[in-house]
Amino acid sequence: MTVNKTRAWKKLASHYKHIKNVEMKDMFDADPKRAEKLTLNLDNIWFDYSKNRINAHTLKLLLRLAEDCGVKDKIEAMFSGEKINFTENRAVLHTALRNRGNIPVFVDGKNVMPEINAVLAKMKKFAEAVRLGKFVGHTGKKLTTIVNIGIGGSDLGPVMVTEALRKYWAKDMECYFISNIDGTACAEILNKIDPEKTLFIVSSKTFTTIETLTNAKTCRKWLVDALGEPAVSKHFVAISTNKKEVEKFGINSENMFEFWDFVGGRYSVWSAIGLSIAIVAGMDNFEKMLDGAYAMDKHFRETDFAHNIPVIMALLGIWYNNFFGIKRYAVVPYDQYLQYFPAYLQQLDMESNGKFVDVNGKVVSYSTGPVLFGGAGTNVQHSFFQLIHQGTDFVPCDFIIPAISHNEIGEHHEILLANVLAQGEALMRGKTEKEAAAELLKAGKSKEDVKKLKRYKSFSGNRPSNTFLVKKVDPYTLGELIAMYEHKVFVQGIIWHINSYDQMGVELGKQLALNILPELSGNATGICHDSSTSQLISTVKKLRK
Ligand code: G6Q
Repeated sequence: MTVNKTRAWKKLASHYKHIKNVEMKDMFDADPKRAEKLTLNLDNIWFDYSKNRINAHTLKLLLRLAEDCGVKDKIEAMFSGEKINFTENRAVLHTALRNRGNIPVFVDGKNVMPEINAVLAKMKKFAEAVRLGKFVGHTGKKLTTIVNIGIGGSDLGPVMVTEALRKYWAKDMECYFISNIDGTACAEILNKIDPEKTLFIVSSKTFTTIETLTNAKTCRKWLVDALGEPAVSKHFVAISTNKKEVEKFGINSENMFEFWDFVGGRYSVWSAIGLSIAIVAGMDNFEKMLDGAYAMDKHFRETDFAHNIPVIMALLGIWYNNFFGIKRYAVVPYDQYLQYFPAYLQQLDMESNGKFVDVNGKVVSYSTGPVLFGGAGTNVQHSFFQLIHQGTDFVPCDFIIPAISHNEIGEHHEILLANVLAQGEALMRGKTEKEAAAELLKAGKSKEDVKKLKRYKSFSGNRPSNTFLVKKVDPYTLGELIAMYEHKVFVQGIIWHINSYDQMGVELGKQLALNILPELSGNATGICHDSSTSQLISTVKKLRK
């Protein structure tokens, strides 16, 4: 039975008709304990979901939906290594990478933990050797510039986490990322670094991705031109599942860090793909991040759904997406170091749940993954928040707030905190025309102006937001936050009956470009395109002559 035919779904649909007209501010006024009742806590994370358009009955029905969809069994299936990524016949075991309890996890009858632990030990040894200047460059200089070459899942995690943990970096280290095939990405970084002090980490699960291999070849040539061929073994390491291709590229297997098919690209930051993090921020901090993720895994696996943070997050997302018809969602961390977190989550969420075919091969008759966007506050208050406050539809928001900043300077952090708390409150309460008029009068506007302006200055309110208050964004908390969103995405995928772990859409992009490339660079002709594509190809060729 498809999810929208279940009893719980139908009950939610009829309950929606009642609740859509209920104001959150009235529910707050009626129940002084609303915030207390609708807040969950794990370690140093407080998840306040009281500013949502829900009451106790909504929650009851949403929790029933989770039960009816077999969420509990699916969670167990994932953790225990069942091949839930059925289109690729793979287990989904990013959780095994941070299985700090070291409980055996079996794939095809083999415990994967010894291999995982061996790679972690190899990472630790290597990261420490680089940091201590024991593994040095070809000319004997310490390697203090780390350049990760990768794209998508082999880039976004390291980019986001290294930035989030910038405060933990070794003082003499710098770290760059080359992902885009645009030559500018390579050129701008190669222009400012010193080959004698640079370590390139080529990160690619498949080791066949054209962007990464092209960038890696360019960087290899740059290094060989400067230091000669023998320097490669001291300046290049690879992270991949594909030993054969790594060796073909010219990196020997001693300098290769392995990961496995049961780790999806966008879930791979916990694997050796995190090597750049371990080098610049230290393996101890990388391990603390794994510890945090493990704590969230245990919470997710062991806590009843009514108190389970990722499950409640997922259900709220379903509530807005499928009953209110709101197909977008914003994540706004009020922490400059988390500036890339929304971009990271964008891939995690949209690549996992942007699917229109269900697990039975049928086209779904309800909407699945929403569009996720975001950016760091307060900056985004001065850009897209206009639409969030006064656009025609609401946009559910996640606000992430650290109580303590890594840089407590003067009043900066209090001002930042005041801003985010005010946003949540304003979105929830809104401002009536009457209130707007009173404000305008107080500001000395004429009666005529008040009449003219009060509607423009009013806010409908009743716009939902979640608040994640954390003590401080340290490596442990960061690990918890990432794992929390991973599990949210997973639960939504279960309810929507889709496979959250393949990415056929991304693969289409990889294929299509390969078809057009020979036409652009050589004389290949005769390939049939639509008239727009053909015209664009011939104009590009003319312009590049
Ligand atoms: C992630 C996707 C995708 C992938 C990149 C890079 O889940 O599969 O973003 O990470 O396409 O792939 P490689 O790591 O194989 O180069």
